[in-house]
Amino acid sequence: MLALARDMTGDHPAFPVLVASNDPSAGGLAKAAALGIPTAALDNRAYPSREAFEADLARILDAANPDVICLAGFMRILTPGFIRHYEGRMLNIHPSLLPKYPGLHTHARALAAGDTEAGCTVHEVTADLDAGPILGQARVPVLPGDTPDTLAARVLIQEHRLYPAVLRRFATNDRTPVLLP
Ligand code: NHR
Repeated sequence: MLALARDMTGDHPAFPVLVASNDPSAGGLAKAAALGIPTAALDNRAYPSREAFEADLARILDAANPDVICLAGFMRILTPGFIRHYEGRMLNIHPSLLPKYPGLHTHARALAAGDTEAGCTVHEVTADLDAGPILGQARVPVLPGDTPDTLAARVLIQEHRLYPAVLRRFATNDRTPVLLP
């Protein structure tokens, strides 16, 4: 999130209108506020259902009138109704080389499979979990002695390069995938 926010200066085709989190204690909220970006927190645990949470989330998002929504570490599966409302303008970054390892625990699964490379993928969010059109990928080597944590740290560095590069392109309506080594 911060990598995206910090990139949106100067000649960037987009600007941040809102940073929102389902966790009121998320550190990113204060960091975004320090950059002068409006923030919102709505605690999903305070809602009786996914649908009730999403209804409030959609109200908050729509009030900010975004052209593009970027998920970053957002861990709540979104229902098809919510997705439809934002279809074609919601992105996510996922810590694997999709279509490999959708869902959770991606680094542990890559290591267990004996993969020699790993990475991250930016994709359009569709109702199918981590299966929307791919907008960019970055690759890293898996090194001897890697643990899920050391691999995650190496991939995270690439996440912070890839997502801003994809958003720059997407914000000009260009969906050609960004491929980083
Ligand atoms: N929602 C839809 N409909 N489609 C996608 O592609 C989505 C999505 C919501 C989040 C991010 C994804 C990731 O990159 C994302 C993509 C959470 C889960 C999950 O199982 C899976 C994938 C992603 C995020 N969430 C559990 C749930 O019941 C909770 C897990 C937890 O809290 O640890 O929501 O990783």
